[in-house]
Order: sequence, then C-alpha cells, then structure tokens
Amino acid sequence: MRHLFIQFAAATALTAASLGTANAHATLETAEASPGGYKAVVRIGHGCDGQPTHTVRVEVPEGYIGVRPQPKAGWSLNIERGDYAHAYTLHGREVASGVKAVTWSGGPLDDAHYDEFVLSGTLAGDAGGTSLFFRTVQTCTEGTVAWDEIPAEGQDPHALDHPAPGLVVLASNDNHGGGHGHAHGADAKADAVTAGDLEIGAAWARAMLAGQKAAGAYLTVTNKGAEADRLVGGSSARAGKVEVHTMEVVDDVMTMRPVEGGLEIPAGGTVELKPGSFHMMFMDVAAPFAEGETVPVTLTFEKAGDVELSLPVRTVKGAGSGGHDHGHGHGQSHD
Ligand SMILES: [Cu+2]
Repeated sequence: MRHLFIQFAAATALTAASLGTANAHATLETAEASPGGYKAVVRIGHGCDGQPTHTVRVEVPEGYIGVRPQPKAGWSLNIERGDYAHAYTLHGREVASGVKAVTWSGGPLDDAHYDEFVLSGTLAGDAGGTSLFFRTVQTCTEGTVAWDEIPAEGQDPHALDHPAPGLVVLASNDNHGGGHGHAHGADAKADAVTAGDLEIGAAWARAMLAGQKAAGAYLTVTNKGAEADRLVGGSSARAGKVEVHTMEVVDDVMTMRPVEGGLEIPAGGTVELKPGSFHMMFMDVAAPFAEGETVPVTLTFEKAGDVELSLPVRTVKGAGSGGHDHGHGHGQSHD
C-alpha cells in the first residue's frame, strides 16, 4: 500500500508541474549586480501553456545603458532605440540614447526546452541601490505570456503571477574613486547621534521622484554596550508608516519585506542599513523627499527607546557609472 501511495503522489506532482507557467517564470541568470558591466541573461524555461515560443521581446530598463543584444542562430533580431530619461556618462562619453527593447523572433523554442536571451551593457552608477525590471513578453503559436508585473514597494514579487525578471543593483558605496556621492561620503550625512549604548551615524534618506510614495533611508548603528538591542520600527511626520526592511534575492526574485521582530544590533557590533540590504522604509509619503532637504525620523529601539534623527536627503548619483566594474579597465575613467 505504501508503494502505491508513493506512485500516486509522484503522478500528482507531475500533473501539477505541467499546469500553466506559474512555476517557470522568466528570470535573470544573475539577479544581483553592482553598477558597471552587466550581462543580462533572460531565461525562458517554458512555452505558453504547452505551445512553443517563437518570439521573445525584452525591454531594457532605465539605467541599463550601452546595451547590445547577442544574436541567436535561427532567430532574427529587432532592436528598438530611443532616448534615455537623462544623459549618462559611459566610458568617458555622454550618452543620451540607446537600445530600449530587443526582440528575437522566428525561433523555435519548444515548450519542453529552455533557452537564454542575452544583452550586454552597463548598469549606470545612479542605478545603484535600486531594482531594475526587464519586462519580457514571449509569444507562442497561440497567445502570449507577458512577464511584466513589477512589485509595489514592500510587496513580495512571489505574490505576482507574472513578475518581470528583476535585478537588484547594489549600491556602489565601496567605490571611493569618484570622491563624492557614495554612502559613506563626508557630504550630506547626519552627525552621529548617541542614545544610551548606541551610536547612530552616516544617516541619509533617498531623494524621491514625483509620484513615488515610498523611499528608503540608510544609517549605521553601533552598539557599544554589553547587551544586544533591536531596531524595531520608526515613525516620521513625513510618512504614514516607517518600517525596518530587508532586501534579498530569493529564487531569483528580489524581495523586500519588514524584518520580523526587528533588526538585532549585537553587543559590540555594528549594523549597516544600506541600499540593497537592510533599510528603513518610509511609506505613504505625501510630499516626495527632495535632494537637499532634511527629513525627521524617530527610530524605536527595544532597549534604547526612541531616537530622533534628521536625515539629509540625497540621490545616489555620482556613485560612478561603471565605477565598480571588475576587470573592464574603465572603472575610474568617469567624472
Ligand atoms: Cu523597503
């Protein structure tokens, strides 16, 4: 009987796997990268409900510049060009336009097969600390599947049926070559504040674009005491809600969510809240934070209690286009 049960279970699993495309998302091979050279490998693991795919179109997100697609044997290539939202410095030159979308078509990609569609380009320095999404549409014999859903701030992409392949661009705050704009720069950071055993420094909030409702804020907490403390939350007159968030890549998908039970600040330790990692999330922000202003925040610690800070607002711009680039020889050539 036991044997029979196992066979039955296996058959059920097979049936579940063959239903729909929900478990075969279009994803990026590398879902986390620093500003600089980046090869975007979009992986298509499935057809549309059993049908072969003949066309794949990938949109190039803002901030991924100087893009060139890799041709594929048996597929024809169509490149759409256009203007970027603003000009970037790439290899010492100003670039204001480039590839915005690439379509591979006429190909045979059977439902049972797997294939990759490759772009080569550069992640601009000001993309550091953000997430980029490569909206992808696969067209099959009948019908299409659009991987174009983008998680809202704080939403788990796993909750989406058809998430766009996402990339977390790490903050290039280990790049001191440009001498300005990085997360630990002498410019635009709050003075260190002491509260009990805690010392809080290098605090800042990210400037927001018109229409944005949420923003990240970053700081460093050092615990000089003998006991651990926890950063459990916060509040601000400028936001409906302030939460402690973590950001990580799970199953190739960028995930951002509240830290359950708060963020531990170990005795004698330092915890850095930084882009691409732990951060304070300001939500329901009515008036977007503008570069140059300061934003008040009250941080709540389990033991040290409430700590008031004033966060300078700035962009991560200038952190270096191509600045943190491994082995391409142009790392420090930008402004
Ligand atoms: Cu967040």
